[in-house]
Amino acid sequence: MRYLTAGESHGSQLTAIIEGVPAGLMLSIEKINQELARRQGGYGRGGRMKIEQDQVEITSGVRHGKTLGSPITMTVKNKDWKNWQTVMSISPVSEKEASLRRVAKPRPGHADLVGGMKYQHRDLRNVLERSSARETTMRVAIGALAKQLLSSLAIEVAGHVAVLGGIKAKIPPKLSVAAIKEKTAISAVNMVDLTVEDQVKTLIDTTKKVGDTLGGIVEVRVENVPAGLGSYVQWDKKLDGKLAQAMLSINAFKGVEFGIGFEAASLLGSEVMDEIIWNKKGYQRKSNHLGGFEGGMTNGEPLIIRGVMKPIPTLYKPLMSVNIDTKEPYKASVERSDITAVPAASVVAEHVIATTIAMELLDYFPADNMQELKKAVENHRKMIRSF
Ligand code: EPS
Repeated sequence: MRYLTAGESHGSQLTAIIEGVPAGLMLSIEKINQELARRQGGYGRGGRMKIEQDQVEITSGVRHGKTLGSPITMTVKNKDWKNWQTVMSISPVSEKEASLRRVAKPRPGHADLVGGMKYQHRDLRNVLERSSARETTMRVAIGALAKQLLSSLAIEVAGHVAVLGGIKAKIPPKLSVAAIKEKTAISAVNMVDLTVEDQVKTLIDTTKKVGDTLGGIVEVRVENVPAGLGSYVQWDKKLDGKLAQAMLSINAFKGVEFGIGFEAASLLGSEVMDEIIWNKKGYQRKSNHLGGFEGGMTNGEPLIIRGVMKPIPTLYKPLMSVNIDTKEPYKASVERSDITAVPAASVVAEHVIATTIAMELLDYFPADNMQELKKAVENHRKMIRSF
């Protein structure tokens, strides 16, 4: 399975083409739309989310509710486009019109300046339109399809916010995917610890008042992934490496860890490794400090993957930068931004992880139809259990 996304933040629409999905997967558009709505939510979002109500349209690869095995095209319309038709016009416009909403003042921490230098765009809007996190809409749409494929193999995925603006959610050590879904469904900030919710909301409110933004840490858990996905035999076959890349491909993400992650640096080896036991279900681990990975392979324990998101760089509070026309210093300022998008990013993370696992499964068990895939996964599970 492979995919591409396309689309500008204020262009007419976002598009994804996904190839390699086996035929015969029952695909619920309603479920995709529910995930898109989850991504749009979260306390601390800005004005744009009041305009958009993301709804997917599928224009190929699906018939009568089932995948055909042919490329699947998904689109989501940008409602805001009606306000940007001249600025984002595909056809040439007058010089005066072309200068409307021109961006000449790069925001520190954004792709603006380097993107401009690299692609030789004197209007930095040409950079920000594609580097915008609006693109994550399609990653969620693709991931929502991937989650339906994984679900049919009894593999479940959920994401939540572990830390927002320095406030940590208390996370039970054996937090299940079902518990994450249940708890976050009633949380305005996608946290499993409802006791800190008010504190987080107050922090978002006070941060908004001073024109600043907040980052955080998101966590994704995946249950029932068969042991043995990924491999130790070559650097680019390690699945934890692929998942790290997927996590870091989300806008504003700066780091990844598995299980206890960076905490392992200050513990002894005997405190970190997960002891092996055997029972009727096969091999198990007494703990899951390593987050379900050994030697770049899944070991059958739940996957625990965390990613850190920097605070959004579009700030109301001025930071120093340089005007690319005059080369004069100036104080950056903007009209519209999110205060935090960490709750949304936890939904995005859940979906990019689901997509990467689905891609890995389809690499490992190549299949043209769902029956073939289910059988191959079932056989693999039997083989692992009887080792
Ligand atoms: C974004 C800036 C804001 C966010 C946007 C990402 O958009 P605008 O510039 O239109 O106010 O709302 O996020 C989305 C549109 C979205 O769907 O998540 C940015 O610069 O990255």
